[in-house]
Amino acid sequence: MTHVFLYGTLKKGQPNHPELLNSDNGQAEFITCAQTVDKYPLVIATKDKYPFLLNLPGSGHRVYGEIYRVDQKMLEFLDDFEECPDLYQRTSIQLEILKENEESGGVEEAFVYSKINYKADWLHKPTYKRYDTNSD
Ligand code: PCA
Repeated sequence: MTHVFLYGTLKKGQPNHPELLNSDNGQAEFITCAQTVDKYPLVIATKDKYPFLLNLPGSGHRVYGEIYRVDQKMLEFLDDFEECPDLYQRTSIQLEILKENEESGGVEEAFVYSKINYKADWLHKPTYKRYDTNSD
């Protein structure tokens, strides 16, 4: 079993979340909400408003997301879905667990998908702490 941190369209309430719930893709179990220990740029750069995390620790915000435990089949599905390693890379990231009472639950590592081959001007885009397709 592997832990994956999802910050974008695969989170609960977001357009690709059904892919995680589809057992044809494998198994995924929600573990906790979390935020990145380091700051990262989370930008929305294309016309279709997709969120992209850039693997540039130190700028942007501490990004909010959800940690899931996934089996090998779901991990392979997600690699395929994110076109990893062509469009995204999957690397380990340090995460601070967020408890319901907003206390910190300690630090854990998980995989995250970050965008590769982005355009230089993305570095000048606004950065976000939290992606939500339903808000502006
Ligand atoms: N889906 C993945 C990466 C970017 C995206 O839109 C996620 O939710 O983390």
